[in-house]
Amino acid sequence: MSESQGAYRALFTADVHLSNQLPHSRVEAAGVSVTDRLRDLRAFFARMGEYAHHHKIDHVWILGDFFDRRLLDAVTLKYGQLALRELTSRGCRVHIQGGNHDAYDAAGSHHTVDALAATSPIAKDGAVVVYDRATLAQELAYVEGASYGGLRFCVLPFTQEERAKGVVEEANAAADPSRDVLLIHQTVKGAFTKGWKAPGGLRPSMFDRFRVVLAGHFHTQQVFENGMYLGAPIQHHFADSGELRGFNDITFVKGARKGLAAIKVKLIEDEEMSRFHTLVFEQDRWVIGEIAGTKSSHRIQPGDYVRLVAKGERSVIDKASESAQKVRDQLLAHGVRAAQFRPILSPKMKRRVEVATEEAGAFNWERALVGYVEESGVDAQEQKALLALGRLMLEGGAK
Ligand SMILES: [Mn+2]
Repeated sequence: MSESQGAYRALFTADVHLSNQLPHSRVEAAGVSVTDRLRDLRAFFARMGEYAHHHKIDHVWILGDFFDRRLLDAVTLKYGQLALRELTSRGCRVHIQGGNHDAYDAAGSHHTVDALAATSPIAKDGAVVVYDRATLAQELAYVEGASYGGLRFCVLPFTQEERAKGVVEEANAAADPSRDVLLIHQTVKGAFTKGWKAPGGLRPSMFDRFRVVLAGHFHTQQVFENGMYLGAPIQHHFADSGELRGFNDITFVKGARKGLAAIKVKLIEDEEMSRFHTLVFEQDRWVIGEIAGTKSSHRIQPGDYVRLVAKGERSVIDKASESAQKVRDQLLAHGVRAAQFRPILSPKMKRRVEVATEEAGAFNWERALVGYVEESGVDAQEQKALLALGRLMLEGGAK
């Protein structure tokens, strides 16, 4: 505890999606089973532990989706434990809420993270507390007491939306007025991610009786009426490029204040976890692509991932492709882990058909299909899948 007397300060994160198979991850040498990105994630937790130690913060909250999948491989489980040990070895108590990714089923009746609570030595003396619906006496877990600044935290592990609404409404109706902080891993109506806004979900007005709500599930940090989404601690893939990543240092201000005024949030940016960049071909040069509402203050560093996107007609793509080759070579020489060129040709199906007809002398659907897929701008893996699908359709149509 620091700052004002009685204030509670803790580190918060959500949506870690810990996995040994994160997008673009690689093993560093033959015979090694852990991937580079899983190692990076463990290092991230080490930095978080160091920060907690330096600032004398002894609680860390992970609001859902600590693991990417409910079925774990041994390496992911081991590194999950090691990551948590980076925090517990610094004297932190780690609170882990169940999310949809670590939920056993759609109803969230049990969460994989529950295994961590039973694992020694990280869980020694309750150093790791897991909020899992199957092991809780009630759906909403209450955490309170002097070590929480006298606040009452209401933890709701991920569950079906209708059930979550019911639980919040029950809490609203309860006679006990003490419900300071609600922790959820759900969709809140209006939450957004890259050009998509959730049309349904829990209405923000449902949270009126809580002082403040902290949520996991949407990876872009954002606020809603009296709460906020914490945001993922890392960029998981290219779609995250341009968004800030890190963990949150949150102080709950003592007093009757409500909504976001009740907390002071500081995003502790982690450059090592913000490694994805998109370069866009514009007016004959490559520029960092900014995503609306976010900013990237980072330069491209060794170990980063770079995607070069060119959109337009054949002539633009040809020009971009030529210069992309040079830029890719420079980037790889600079030590980036991956540099991929992604041409997005304005689709001209008619032209493809015409070309196929001209070349073959007679129209050939298969050639038209192959040509179209090759120019569609998707990566090799997707190309293969598209072709397989196309062939299946052709065969089906021929019968
Ligand atoms: Mn989620």
